[in-house]
Amino acid sequence: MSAPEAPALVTGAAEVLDTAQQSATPVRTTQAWPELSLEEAYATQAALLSRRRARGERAVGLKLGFTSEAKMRQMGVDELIVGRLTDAMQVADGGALALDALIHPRVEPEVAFLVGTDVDLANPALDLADSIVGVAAGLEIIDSRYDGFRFDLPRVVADNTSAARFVVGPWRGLDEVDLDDQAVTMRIDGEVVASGTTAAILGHPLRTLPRLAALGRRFGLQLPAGSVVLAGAATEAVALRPGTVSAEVAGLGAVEVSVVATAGERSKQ
Ligand code: 0L1
Ligand code: MG
Repeated sequence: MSAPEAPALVTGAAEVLDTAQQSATPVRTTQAWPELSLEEAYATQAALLSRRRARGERAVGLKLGFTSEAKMRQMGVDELIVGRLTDAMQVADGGALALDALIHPRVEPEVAFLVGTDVDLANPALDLADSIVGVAAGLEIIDSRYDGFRFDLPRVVADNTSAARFVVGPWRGLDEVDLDDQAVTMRIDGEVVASGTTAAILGHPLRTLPRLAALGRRFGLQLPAGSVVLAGAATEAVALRPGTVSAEVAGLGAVEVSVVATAGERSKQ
């Protein structure tokens, strides 16, 4: 049986947001559709993923957003959200990322988890931590498709939680590391641009997992073996600019990406 067709509001919103992302041109927050419920917003996200899949992209994980007070304050919201990651969004650790494909990107230091087994998020008794086989320092590049990063909660959810790129450092075993209140430092060309602690991520990064499971259950998300989970930022996001951007999580490791102005410049590296 084929999946039921999405309502026109949802497909219309997905088309506008997908075009904005592909053309690196922001849309006005109020453009094209009036109000979305949270359910319609997550359906829009699913429609965006279908459009990416039709272009050959593969779903590789999920990201949580607004897991820290700093981020909630920065963006004026008060609820956790979840978005989808694809292989086209992933940049290799130490790899290069071009700014010209993005609108007004910001970067934030994150903790990433690796899921080792197929997870049934619909299972209310699930303990997602049991399926985690790796943890790493990460960088998330967010790039709202809305003019000036102006949105409300349903609109940012519809926009796949501003997900644009992500980078994950070397995986470590969960039992090898202590994630409790570890210093997190983000640098651009060696200059510290943001610092915080893993405690900023809901008190402890592992506390995000039951919240992710609950959101996944509510909105019908999938988490197969091999998925990456970005647990959220430990600091506010910082405007991305050319240079070497790194994040270091004490006791866990580091990750870096080389940011260049144009894709032409990237291919010369
Ligand atoms: O924490 C997050 O990754 C949320 C990103 C969505 C909001 C934003 O664009 O800042
Ligand atoms: Mg984030």
